[in-house]
Amino acid sequence: MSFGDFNNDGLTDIYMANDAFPQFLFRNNGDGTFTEEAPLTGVGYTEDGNTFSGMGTDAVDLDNDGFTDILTTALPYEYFSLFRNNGNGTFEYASVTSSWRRSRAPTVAGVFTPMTSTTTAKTRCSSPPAT
Ligand SMILES: [Ca+2]
Ligand SMILES: [Ca+2]
Repeated sequence: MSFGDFNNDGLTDIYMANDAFPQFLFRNNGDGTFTEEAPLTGVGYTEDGNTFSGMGTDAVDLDNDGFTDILTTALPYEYFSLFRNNGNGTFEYASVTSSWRRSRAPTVAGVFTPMTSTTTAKTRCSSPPAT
């Protein structure tokens, strides 16, 4: 799960990676309830309408536009999903167009880093420091 204010209303919302099922985005209604809006916002599936195996997720404003984006890890044969927040209640599936992609499964402690369009497909994970 990841937490962020995906619609900039001041209330923390929840995104849930959901393995091979459609992913969930729970919008905080501000009264102790949440509404699941993944299908309406575009974060439940890939751009082709397919499910993917959401394994883990993080929420951060990757492009510094003031709107929280969502990155979700997946299985080795799948792209990691990057959902760029459009700032209007919807997200763009930007895994390919942003040049964010995954070539191999990250390590458990792996850190996913952006790749440029000219970067060849190599895993760019870091390992924890030796102790
Ligand atoms: Ca919110
Ligand atoms: Ca953003």
